[in-house]
Amino acid sequence: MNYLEAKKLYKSIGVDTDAAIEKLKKVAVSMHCWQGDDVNGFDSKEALSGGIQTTGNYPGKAKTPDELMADMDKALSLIPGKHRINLHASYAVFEDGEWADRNALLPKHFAKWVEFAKARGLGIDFNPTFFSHEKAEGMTLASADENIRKFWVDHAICCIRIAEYFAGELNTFCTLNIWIPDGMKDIPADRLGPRARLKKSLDEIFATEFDKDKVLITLESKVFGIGLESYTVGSAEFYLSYAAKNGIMPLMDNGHYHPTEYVSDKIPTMLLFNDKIALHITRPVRWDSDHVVLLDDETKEMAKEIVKNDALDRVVMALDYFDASINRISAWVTGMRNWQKALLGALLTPWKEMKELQDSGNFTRLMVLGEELKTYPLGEVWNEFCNQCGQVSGIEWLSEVEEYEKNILLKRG
Ligand code: RNT
Ligand code: ZN
Repeated sequence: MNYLEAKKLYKSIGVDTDAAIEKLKKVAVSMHCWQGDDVNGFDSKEALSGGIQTTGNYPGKAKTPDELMADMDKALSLIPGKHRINLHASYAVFEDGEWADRNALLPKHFAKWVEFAKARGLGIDFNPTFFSHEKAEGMTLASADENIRKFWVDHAICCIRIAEYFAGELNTFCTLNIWIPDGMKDIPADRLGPRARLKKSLDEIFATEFDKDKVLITLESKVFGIGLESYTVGSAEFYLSYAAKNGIMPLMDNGHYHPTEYVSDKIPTMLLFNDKIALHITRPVRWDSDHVVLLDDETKEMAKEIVKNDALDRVVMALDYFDASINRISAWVTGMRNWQKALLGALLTPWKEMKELQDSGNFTRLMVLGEELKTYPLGEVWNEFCNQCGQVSGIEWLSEVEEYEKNILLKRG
């Protein structure tokens, strides 16, 4: 089957494939820099902490800003469409032996990233880094130690200034996502105290003036982390309540819920109560393992909830995973392409008709149509989308990654 035949088939069920392709071209997804170096960053020699973990020892990981930028470039060159990049504060680029602690980071420490993004027409999203630091051995924004708590409040405020700098330089908004690892391995004596301190820290951070159209702050909740199994200060209820009360955007990471909970089911609710919401798209395997995003059922289901509710411009989408056991560039490309494929599948679905079938109680036709669609020629439309974006479809891109691995990655010391 070719594209024209596929187009005809979709047309017979009321779906316009050309319109779907045009819509997908406009979707920018934020590609996370931290897949490229196993969440190491450049600002300290501290091991990764915060209850998150990379596993694997695949050769060729980026160890310098130049290497990371080259690898991201390679990945972006193999992903159809125009996207954004997502940085952590720990990826500051210090020059001439200079170094600044997290509470003293300045826009100039990210000038290299702005240069990189400008040259490629990319937007930048940003994250304060509340882990992999000596002052993050216990709690951070919820710390009972005033000096430590203050240190991290100052860090967040530095990051707001840097986010403003990104937005100003690149002429597009900057999402600033706050995630803290604060929690406890064992049963807490006091669950309220740390949450009250987190609330106070957030109030202090948000007392800073900033342009809310340019810097979109998001709050990311979690259920537990490794070594922090019994208690998480920034739970779902905590951030949902804080976000709702203060007009801040909530962020859902689909690895941050109990395994029988689905973010796809949460998306429509959140759309009812928020102008905009944000996502970290990942793949949890039994825990928040951050495997590469596949074209699996829940990924497709999340994409459907965005598309069928006409919310492509109300959901800020970022990838968040880190697999160190495979070629890291292939991890980026696979995840980005899969999320786009999931969106395309959702765009090729006759939602109006299917919603009507649900409302009129015709569950038989609804089920059969849904099942038939599973074998419709999504691949042909995907190939056409890739062609129109000047990209190869299929796995031809992998040969380029393999070449790059042989010539560049394996030669790294
Ligand atoms: C951790 C959160 C968080 C991090 C990144 C590195 O569980 O998902 O978003 O993965 O900030
Ligand atoms: Zn996340």
